[in-house]
Amino acid sequence: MAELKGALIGCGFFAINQMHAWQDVKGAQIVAICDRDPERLKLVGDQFGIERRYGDAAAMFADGGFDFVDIATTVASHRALVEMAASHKVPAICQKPFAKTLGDAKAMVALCAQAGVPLMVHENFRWQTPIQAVKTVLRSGAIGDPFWGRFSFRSGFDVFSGQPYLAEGERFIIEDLGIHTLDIARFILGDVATLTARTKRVNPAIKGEDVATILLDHESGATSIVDVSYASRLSTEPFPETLIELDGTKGSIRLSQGYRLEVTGPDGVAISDVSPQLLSWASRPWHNIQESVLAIQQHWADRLADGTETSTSGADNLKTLALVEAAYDSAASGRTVDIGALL
Ligand code: NAD
Ligand code: 89V
Repeated sequence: MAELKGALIGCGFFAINQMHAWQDVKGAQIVAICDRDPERLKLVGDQFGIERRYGDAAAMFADGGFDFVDIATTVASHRALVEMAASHKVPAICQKPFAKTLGDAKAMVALCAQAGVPLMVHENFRWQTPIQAVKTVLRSGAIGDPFWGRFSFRSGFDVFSGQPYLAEGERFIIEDLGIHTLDIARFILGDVATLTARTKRVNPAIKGEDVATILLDHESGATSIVDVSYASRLSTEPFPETLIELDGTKGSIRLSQGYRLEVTGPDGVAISDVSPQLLSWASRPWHNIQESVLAIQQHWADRLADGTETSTSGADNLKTLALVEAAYDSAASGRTVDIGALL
């Protein structure tokens, strides 16, 4: 089978991981890149040996010669770039947050569906090795039916030095990081019926909220808590680990700091190490995220080749984005939000 050719738009901070991962993906390669910042374009083009370089996405689409586009820009440009891809019938991956509003996201999904163009959101956290390990145990039935969960990401890591825009937006932790944690909660315990949230800003140097506590009522009847913080000073910095607690009718799962997985079931306790691999181009502590970038991009190449739907399709991501919107609405109003009414 011929190798899929891809084009990447947005050669910023995170795209470096995506470019490294594309070099390891079987069945796909990047043949063109685009960034409106000439310095970033040169840096990434030279580092990864890409000759076809564009300062303007419209010019790149007009030239064509690629089977998919990987949109790695920040959210402000996502709608226009996904629309451009749909109008050229080019399958698209789009970074999270998929869109500025749920209304924009619905329009982007509808347009790609009308054009018959596959669309995946680069929602990579559910692809992390430890998260996949939790899902595998749950699927095995080892703890019975889960009735309660906690998905927790608490850190004091300085994310602002690498991504300065995170300090500038009215919205911060739910939109940037909680979006991943909410997606993990959906991936593990299923879709959500209602949501209640509370937020705080602890760091006076940023504009948005850096702490959120969110209560989810899942359609299955399970209840879970998603708690996220970038204002937690801990003796051992856990960034970027998501910690999980699940209680089921026959046992429990605990994914704790240091990638330690403990499963308590009817036959006793099993403890395992579910650490991610340190890929050749990865660096700690980011290696967990970096490995998941390779996993999601390989998934995209495989699904594009066999013509089936991706795990984090645009349509699937609407349900995660609805939780983000609902969390901000609930924190502002103090009320519980009905998720079905948003979708
Ligand atoms: P960044 O600002 O470092 O990079 C974005 C790049 O896109 C810049 O070089 C900018 O010049 C370019 N760009 C913006 N609009 C453009 C356009 N219309 N045409 C061409 N180039 C354009 O941002 P970043 O930190 O790399 O984040 C990019 C996206 O990745 C964000 O949406 C962020 O939330 C997401 N992200 C995801 C993860 C993850 O684990 N999934 C981690 C970090 C960041
Ligand atoms: O994954 C992300 O979206 C990143 C970070 C882990 C720093 O929150 O922005």
